[in-house]
Amino acid sequence: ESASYDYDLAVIGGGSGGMAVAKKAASYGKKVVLFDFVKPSPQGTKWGLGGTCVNVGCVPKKLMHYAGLLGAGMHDAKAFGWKVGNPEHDWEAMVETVQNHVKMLNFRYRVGLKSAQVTYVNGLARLTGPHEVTCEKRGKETKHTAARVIIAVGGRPVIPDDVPGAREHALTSDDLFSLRTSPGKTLVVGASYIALECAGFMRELGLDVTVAVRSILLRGFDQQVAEKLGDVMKDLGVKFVRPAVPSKIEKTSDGKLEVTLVDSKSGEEVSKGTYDSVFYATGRKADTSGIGLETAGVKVNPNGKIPVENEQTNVEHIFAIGDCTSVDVMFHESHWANPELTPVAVQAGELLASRLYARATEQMDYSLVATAVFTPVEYGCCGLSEEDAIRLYGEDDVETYLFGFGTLEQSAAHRVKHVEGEEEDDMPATNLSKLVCLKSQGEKVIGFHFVGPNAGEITQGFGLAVRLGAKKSDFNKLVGIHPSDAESFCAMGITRSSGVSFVAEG
Ligand code: FAD
Ligand code: NA7
Repeated sequence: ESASYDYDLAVIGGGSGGMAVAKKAASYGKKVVLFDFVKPSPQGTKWGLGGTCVNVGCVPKKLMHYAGLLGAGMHDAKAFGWKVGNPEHDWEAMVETVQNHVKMLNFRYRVGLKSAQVTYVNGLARLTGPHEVTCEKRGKETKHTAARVIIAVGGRPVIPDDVPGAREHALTSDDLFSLRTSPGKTLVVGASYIALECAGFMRELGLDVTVAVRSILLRGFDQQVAEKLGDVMKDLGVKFVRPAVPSKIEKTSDGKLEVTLVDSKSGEEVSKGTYDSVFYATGRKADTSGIGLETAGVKVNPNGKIPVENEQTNVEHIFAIGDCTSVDVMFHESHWANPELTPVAVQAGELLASRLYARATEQMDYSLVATAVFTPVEYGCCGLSEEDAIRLYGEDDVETYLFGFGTLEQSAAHRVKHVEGEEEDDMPATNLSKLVCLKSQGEKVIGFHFVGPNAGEITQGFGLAVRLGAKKSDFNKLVGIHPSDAESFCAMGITRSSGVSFVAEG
């Protein structure tokens, strides 16, 4: 089909989406080139092939979360008879383990592209014509033509430019996971899932952690759950300043960072504190500037995202997938943004390649994507938050079932709170199971929420039930696996409207 071009397909960006689409297209016998290049972070951090997820996202994040869980687990271990002494955490050893694993994955991806017969070019690519990609590496430029182009450049963290010292001194998720020495006493700015996950594991690893929250926790997620996660983190000793944003960050003569926090509403100063590190997680921006979209006539939104319909841009032969795209997702008669998650980018890419090169017709469904937040106590959800359900259907049509409880093993071990200056006492029951149901559709479950250990694993399974349209009565018929946390979803009896306490005794 494309004898006049060097390649059938050029993919710009070798992250979750780009790698998946390139390999899938090659599996259909297409000639594919993939460009990937990592621009160093403002702090100078660089990494290898595979994009955000493998290098500075999901993978190192989950491993550090696991490192944190091991600390809590060691407390339980003592109660169950293990002689573990007084464990201390060594940040450098953890980073070495994490980075060794990441490097192994980088290598595996490189081999994977080779065996899939995808041509991999390590260089910064941009469109220099509708079918032409120019790639720059160490000042040398090469030109490549392709019948089709897929843009999968992902996003990068943004640090606001109106806070003096922030851009100069702050770390982001691009830096944290490969930091060779412990960040020490840390101020986290932002309250997104990335902010709370990182604050959570840093605290679990024993660091002094403060979070400056501009407004709410976990915008976009169920707010009852968000507040619960915040409470648990407080019990673990994370300090929250709220509502607050930094107004300036200054380096002191001994190399520390002095941060002035102001009330985000009134602008009045609330505190001045000195930290070893300031970590910003105030959102991400699609990495689409300077890639020649205008040269090829590709439309881009003011926020940098590329609007797509079925992954196609406004230019017929140019497509885009993953975090750099804006998809108008219609779900429950309402418009939503596409979730920025690895499996979403992968699936969108694989389905696209099958449609382009194997006559498949299946489109990507961006709705009802299950997701998990890996805070010290984990959270998984699929579908609507309680407030979104009420916003869409009205309070009268929504019933919520709730059950709060503790995990058997942790209750037996008497896990303790460790807030500084307070006496240690038992951690309150941290788990919460929650089903948001639509009354007018026979109590169809439109929101599944679980707070507790292994939330990712549990939510992945139940996500299928939600996708298949399960009703509350189906959950009632389900026989539990005992003893487990997930069995809490079978036959939940307490409704929000009853006003009865939903927290289990003891
Ligand atoms: P990316 O993976 O970002 O890949 C884009 C690639 O393109 C990068 O390698 C980039 O360097 C390269 N590139 C950019 N411009 C150019 C250019 N001009 N030329 C050549 N190459 C270029 N998702 C989950 O599902 N679960 C999680 O637990 C999770 N945790 C996360 C934690 C953190 C801290 C972060 C930051 C993200 C997390 N995510 C998680 C989100 C997930 O990482 C992204 O959704 C996913 O990586 C998006 O894939 P992508 O292919 O769109 O882009
Ligand atoms: P999000 O989800 O966009 O969240 C950004 C967070 O940072 C949020 O808590 C914001 O508070 C806060 N924020 C934003 N700007 C500022 C400034 N200037 N100062 C202080 N705090 C600020 O970002 P993520 O990077 O975690 O996630 C990126 C995407 O990945 C996200 O869209 C998910 O779908 C997946 P706010 O609530 O707005 O007051």
